[in-house]
Amino acid sequence: MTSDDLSVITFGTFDVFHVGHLRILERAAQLGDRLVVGVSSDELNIRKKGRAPIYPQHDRMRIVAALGCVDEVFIEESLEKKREYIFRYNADILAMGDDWRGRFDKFGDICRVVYFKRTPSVSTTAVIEQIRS
Ligand code: C2G
Repeated sequence: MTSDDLSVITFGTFDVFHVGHLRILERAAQLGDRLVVGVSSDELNIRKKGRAPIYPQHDRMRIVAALGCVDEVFIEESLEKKREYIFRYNADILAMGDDWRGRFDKFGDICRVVYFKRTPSVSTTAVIEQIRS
């Protein structure tokens, strides 16, 4: 890692990992030289989505960390700590899916903010519903 390498940061639950998750991580990695991923904690998901993820945080972290395009993972404890995480990981770019469009523009003062088009017709919720039906 040299000082002019570009660091990219992204965040997600990555529960019941699917191709939509893979594509956003691959595209985020292509923006820079290093990709750091904040995997949201089980507790944050209970607060955020009202239910615990199917896969516990330890397993979701291991799956994301094992991907070739990912250099580092950490636990995202709060949605309010993004500015702190951007500084902590020296991120030059914050990349997210466009379901978050506009929500992170406020970090444009400390890094570049990029929104990628979500992968259509695949979601963790739909997978869970399909399995349940
Ligand atoms: N995603 C995608 N295409 C899909 C599903 C998800 O591109 N079909 C992207 C989302 O836009 C997000 C990432 O994959 O950028 C992770 O999605 P989730 O696991 O659903 O995470 P989310 O609830 O968006 O959590 O601090 C932000 C949160 O941690 C984000």
